[in-house]
Amino acid sequence: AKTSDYLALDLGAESGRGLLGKFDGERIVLEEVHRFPNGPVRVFDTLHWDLPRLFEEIKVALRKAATANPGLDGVGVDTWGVDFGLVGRGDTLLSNPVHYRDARTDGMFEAAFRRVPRERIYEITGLQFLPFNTLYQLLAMRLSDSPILEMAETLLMMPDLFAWLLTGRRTGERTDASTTQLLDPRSGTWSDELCRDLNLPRQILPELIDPGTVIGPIRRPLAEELGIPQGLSVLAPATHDTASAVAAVPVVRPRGVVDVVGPPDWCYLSSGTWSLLGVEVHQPVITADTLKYNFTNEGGVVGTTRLLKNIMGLWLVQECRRAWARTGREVSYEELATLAEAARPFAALVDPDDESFLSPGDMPARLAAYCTRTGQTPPQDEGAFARCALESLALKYRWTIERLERILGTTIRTIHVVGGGTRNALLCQFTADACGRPVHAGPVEATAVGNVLLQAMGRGRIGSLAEAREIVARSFPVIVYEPRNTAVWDEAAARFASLVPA
Ligand code: LFR
Repeated sequence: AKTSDYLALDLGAESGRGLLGKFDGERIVLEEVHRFPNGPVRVFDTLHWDLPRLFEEIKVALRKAATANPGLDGVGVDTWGVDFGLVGRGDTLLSNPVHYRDARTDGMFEAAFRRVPRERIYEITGLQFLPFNTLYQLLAMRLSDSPILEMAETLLMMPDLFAWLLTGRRTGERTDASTTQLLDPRSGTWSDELCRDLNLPRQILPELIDPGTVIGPIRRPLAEELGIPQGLSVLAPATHDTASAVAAVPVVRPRGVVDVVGPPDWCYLSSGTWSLLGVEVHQPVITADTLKYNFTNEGGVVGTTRLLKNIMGLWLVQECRRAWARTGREVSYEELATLAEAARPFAALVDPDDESFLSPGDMPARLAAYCTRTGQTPPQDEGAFARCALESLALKYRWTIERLERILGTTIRTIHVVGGGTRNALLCQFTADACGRPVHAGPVEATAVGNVLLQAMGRGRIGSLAEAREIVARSFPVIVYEPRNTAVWDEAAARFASLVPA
């Protein structure tokens, strides 16, 4: 049978990839066509993304995919959230986008809360307070009198920016727009009130579109440059990578069971540079407790809400490896896993979300400083650092699930781990052990799978989210990790709780 084929362009903070998804009505087969590194570039004192480089890599993926597969039914781009580019008169790109880990947002919480109380920002947006949210990046530009903010006609979030470069059309896809902290999730519109009170240019915020929307054909000159067929369509997947990943969680409900009554008994953990842990709900949950524990309400697909929390994730380990590499010690992930497994359990624990870990730099030194500050002996070698990071992540997952259960009055029975972090078997096992719940791990490329699913839904090939998830369950293997040693983890959890600010 003829398959429908889609190119998913999935850009993460560490790497990007182009994956071809072939859908035969029953299953999806993924084929990697291109993979490339990504990372920050410091220019003067500012961390940027290398947009021209990334666009060039996207072109390579596009050329390869469209050459091998002239009948491609769509192309969709997803990326990390919050970052954006500004477009001026005559389709002028006004600068390279700034990286969310840049220091320009230092002090912006205070600056924002002087103008609009923290509680009011949360009431309007339901979004967790992360210092790098688009809101604080724009406020930093405003307060430093940015010349390009004055010139901007349109703000385009990263995936929308690539869609614009491909098609010439300026759009704002909703799931990624929801990461800005400028969107009201109840009305589904940009917040006029926040823009006004923070003196941010409301008029540059783009028109919003839903995941699955056809944005337009690849620009003629670009198709010619690449030697690919004219008329190939760019579709918006769930352009926020986490939204695509959540759409691809292989949870299967018994036939006839409709999920709208009551909160779910499963949670997802999208595991990569970040760990995004949460549940899918049908309405935003904006309460005193979600504010207190800093849960976010981001936009999901088909009108769902992603009630979740950002946890620092494998960034802790990635950044350790970079620090070791700088001193000439290259440690592979496999080696590190072996060393971590052999290291002493629970020797030192950290709150992964301590703000000192957010920016790039010497991670081992910062982990060690945290341990000293909290009266613990710092890790002494690579294995001990990795063990400390992985155990601490698993314990933060437990902490988060416990709070989610309390907020929703539900019991979470299963943890679905998706994304690159599923390759880390030790972390998967720690997660099952720490949380006392089975972990279902897979698919690895959940984000690209979700990207393909949303394109296929946009093309009318898949009718519902439930159907989409059944397709994922049929298409990709899932590894189950059962909880072990739960008593020692209970003890560790008590110790850990004292480290997390109340
Ligand atoms: C994951 C992610 C998170 C977002 C962070 C920064 O890749 O998109 O959801 O909070 O990156 O944008």
